[in-house]
Amino acid sequence: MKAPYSKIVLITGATSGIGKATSAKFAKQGYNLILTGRRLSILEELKKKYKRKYAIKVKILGFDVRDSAATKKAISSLDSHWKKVDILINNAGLAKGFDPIHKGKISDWETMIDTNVKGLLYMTRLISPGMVKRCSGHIINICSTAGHEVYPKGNVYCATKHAVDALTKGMRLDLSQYKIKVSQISPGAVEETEFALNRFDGDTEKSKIYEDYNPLTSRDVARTIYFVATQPAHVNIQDVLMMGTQQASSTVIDRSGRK
Ligand code: NDP
Ligand code: 8X3
Repeated sequence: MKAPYSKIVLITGATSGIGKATSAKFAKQGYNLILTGRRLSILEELKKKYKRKYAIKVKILGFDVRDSAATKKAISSLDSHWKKVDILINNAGLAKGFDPIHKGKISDWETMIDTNVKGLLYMTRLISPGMVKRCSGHIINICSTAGHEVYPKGNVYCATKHAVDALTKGMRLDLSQYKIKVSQISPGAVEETEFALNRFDGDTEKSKIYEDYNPLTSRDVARTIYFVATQPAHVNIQDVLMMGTQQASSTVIDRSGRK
């Protein structure tokens, strides 16, 4: 099915995991895409693939969301047509480290705070004024179960996702009067991502955390984001808290095998 008209969807962190799966879902439905991330070569491959397969328009922007000036420069490079973003998906984010608070690495904390909180804010500050001017738009923040509950050794990652939860609520309070929807998706563990590999600094053994149960897949989350983004104009889904069936909470997971 084609989108009713060529809406523009901007996805941060489209090179991998949830962002990449979401880009595939929207591309298939005929939306025009602005895909961002630091790995430009992956973005180039996706652009080529989607343009060929779905005849949509795709812009790619390689930049680091932690760098406010680089983020501003990238968004400023869009022409007036592409600046009219209909749906902003603030997805870029990560966990770094899994340590008790007294052993945490300051550099890990800074990376998480700068990416998950400040990067999301930079993007929102650049894109939301156009939405306000047009009295239309939808911002979808990728939060986490970690934005709703705190687990041992999750300290700073959970704090950044609690900040995302507060920002989603704050953005909605400020923007609903302009007919702008603000939503968030809060998934539990999600495979088909580089999340665990990043958290454990590329340690492939430690990153094997999904082998004894079925977590969500990146496509499950992409499908949910698409559902949230395609509700009628008068409906705004504020938050979707979702986990794999074998996961009851951040700490209660049935690890008796994949079912
Ligand atoms: P991935 O590591 O697979 O993807 C993360 C994406 O974020 C990549 O595309 C990466 O692109 C981008 N990114 C990271 N840092 C930066 C940066 N400094 N500047 C620009 N882009 C950046 O992980 P997920 O798909 O799992 O993560 C996506 C979101 O989902 C995150 O916000 C995460 O916290 C959240 N989440 C993940 C869950 C999980 O279990 N996997 C569960 C709940 C929420 P590049 O490296 O090319 O820059
Ligand atoms: C990712 C889910 O449980 O690793 O946000 O924090 S968890």
